[in-house]
Amino acid sequence: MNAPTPPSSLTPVGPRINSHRLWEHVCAMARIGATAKGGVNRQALTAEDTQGKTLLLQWASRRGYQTSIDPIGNLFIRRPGRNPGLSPVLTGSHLDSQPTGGRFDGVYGVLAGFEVLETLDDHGMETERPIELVVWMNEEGSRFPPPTMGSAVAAGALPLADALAIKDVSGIDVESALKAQVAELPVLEKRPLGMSGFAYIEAHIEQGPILENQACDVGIVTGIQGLHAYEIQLLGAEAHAGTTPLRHRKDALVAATTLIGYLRAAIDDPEDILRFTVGRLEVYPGSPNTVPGRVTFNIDLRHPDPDSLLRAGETILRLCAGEIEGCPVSAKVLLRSTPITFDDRVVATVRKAASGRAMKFLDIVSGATHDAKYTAQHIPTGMIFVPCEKGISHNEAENAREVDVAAGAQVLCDAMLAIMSEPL
Ligand code: HGY
Ligand code: MN
Ligand code: MN
Repeated sequence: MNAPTPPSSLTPVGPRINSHRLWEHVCAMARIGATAKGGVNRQALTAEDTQGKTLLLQWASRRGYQTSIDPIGNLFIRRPGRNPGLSPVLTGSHLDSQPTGGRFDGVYGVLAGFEVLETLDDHGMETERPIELVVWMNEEGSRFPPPTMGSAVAAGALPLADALAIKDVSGIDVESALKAQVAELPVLEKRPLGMSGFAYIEAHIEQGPILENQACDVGIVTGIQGLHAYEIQLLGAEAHAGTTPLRHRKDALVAATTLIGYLRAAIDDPEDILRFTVGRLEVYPGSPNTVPGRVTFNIDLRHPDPDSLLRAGETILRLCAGEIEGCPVSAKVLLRSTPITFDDRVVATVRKAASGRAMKFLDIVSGATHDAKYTAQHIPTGMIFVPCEKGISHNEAENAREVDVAAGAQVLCDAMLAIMSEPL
């Protein structure tokens, strides 16, 4: 762990953010899509997601910021700089949530970024470069897999047409859901697809227990582990539950459970570093008295080491082929992203901003994925983590303390200003 160094004259200590206003914004956003257990359900391109974006855009228009949207629905809120010709310093995250999501995952980074814009306004600070706050579309990938869809398309890692064609379980595709959302949002300037900027820094809750366990104020994120997303399908034959002997069945669900057992055993990692999750499984036709004729399930696979991830992915594709208990199996690769390391100059700027505020911090690799994975392919990128209670996330009990929320936003503000004044 890095010991805090006293603020040095070299570390520009920027304006103080307004932690009360930031917390108010977090609470206001948490009321949109609020669930009975204290979380949120604001899945991508739902009415709740649209309400959240509309609220943010209302706050932005009150400040006179320029707003725009790209063809995959990523939102951009721009605070002009002295020199409009310079590429902007970017920050951002996502407003969409998991179905049983928390009040901080993604939304914290959007609101911390918005707080930086408002803080600069309050202090009458004109920056050399423009600043853009990005709200990436469908980071969670819960309704429309894969995750980080909006940033992947903007980065050119996922073709726009492929993304627009992806359907949710009720058969609605991204294109029609996005059209419906845009029709509801305030009028936005259209902007082309693309990912460019001078630097990008994203604030996010850690979604793990390390910072809290080590009583750190912030985490200096040095990279993100790799992620593969697969869709597996087994085809059986619908049959009558009462009249069809078991030995005559092609039961896609029994075959799927057998296959998942094989996969779990085949990728077993004694060090428990590999992450293997089957989070969604659809049974067709889904009737209690009809033998399932088709099962589709998703695999989320992660590892910080690229070779280990590739080996596990190859094992999955090898096993998800041919037939299982008479049911043909097919596999589709939805996403393959390798582990990434952030730009060490941006990481150093974030670290300096944290030490400039005499904060306790440590370097950390992100187990969760983030849109910063894709910005890092085109823009010098870094991230700031803040602790969350017991590391709980993707759960309605997700929680963070106001003091930590404020600390992360303060480091974000200082780091963004430092990057402007001490070019990379
Ligand atoms: O899945 C993830 O890691 C992110 O929280 N969506
Ligand atoms: Mn997130
Ligand atoms: Mn998430």
